[in-house]
Amino acid sequence: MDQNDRLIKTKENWAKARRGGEEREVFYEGDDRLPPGQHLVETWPVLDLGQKPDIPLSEWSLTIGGAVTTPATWTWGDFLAQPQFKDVSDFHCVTSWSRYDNEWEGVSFKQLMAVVQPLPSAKFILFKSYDDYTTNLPLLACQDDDVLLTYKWNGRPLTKEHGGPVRMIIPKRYAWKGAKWIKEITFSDHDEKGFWEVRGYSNSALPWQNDRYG
Ligand SMILES: Nc1nc2c(c(=O)[nH]1)N[C@H]1C(S)=C(S)[C@@H](COP(=O)(O)O)O[C@H]1N2
Ligand SMILES: [Mo]
Repeated sequence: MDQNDRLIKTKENWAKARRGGEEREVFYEGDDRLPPGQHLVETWPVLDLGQKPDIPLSEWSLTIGGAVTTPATWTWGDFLAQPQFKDVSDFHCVTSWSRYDNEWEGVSFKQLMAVVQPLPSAKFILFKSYDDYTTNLPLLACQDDDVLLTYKWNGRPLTKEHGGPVRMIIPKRYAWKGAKWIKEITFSDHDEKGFWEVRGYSNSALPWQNDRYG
């Protein structure tokens, strides 16, 4: 099946499932691209703690530190001066919606690591945002080729409601692992749980394993 066939098949299944009132089950059975318990949406819902910080580009900065050789603080200009990276991936929210084929553009996490050079002791990362949101991941999860700091979605600047100026995207984890309005990235030798992780959500957050709660 190519991607278009998949999407058509998916829509048919969704329509069928809705009629039968069993959206999730039927939907998943018919589509090998949807993780268990997820359904497809074509809009892009907004989810956050409710406080959407307004950060003018002139005041935006990203501080990268902790267990690294070369800590850095990037201004907007510094961020744009990095080699630019584009990737298309699917977005899976733990509240059960998935959105296919999002084109992200920004700086790859690999590039960020090449700049700051994590120490061998660095095994975990804590992300902090301008709304004081936090989330955590193992360093390994962020080394994938599809992980990036994005400032564009489908060719347009990332809107404030979706985390602009810049947010994290980690396609292989549920969306709460991707900090909107990113402000600080701290490498560490120990794991520190973030906002949802201390409130009972899974520390690993793997959509394909239906790994939602800790
Ligand atoms: N800074 C910040 N990042 C955040 C959140 C938040 O409240 N604050 N919510 C997370 C959650 S729970 C989800 S599902 C996704 C939603 O991203 P979206 O609003 O762009 O769909 O952002 C994640 N990143
Ligand atoms: Mo979420």
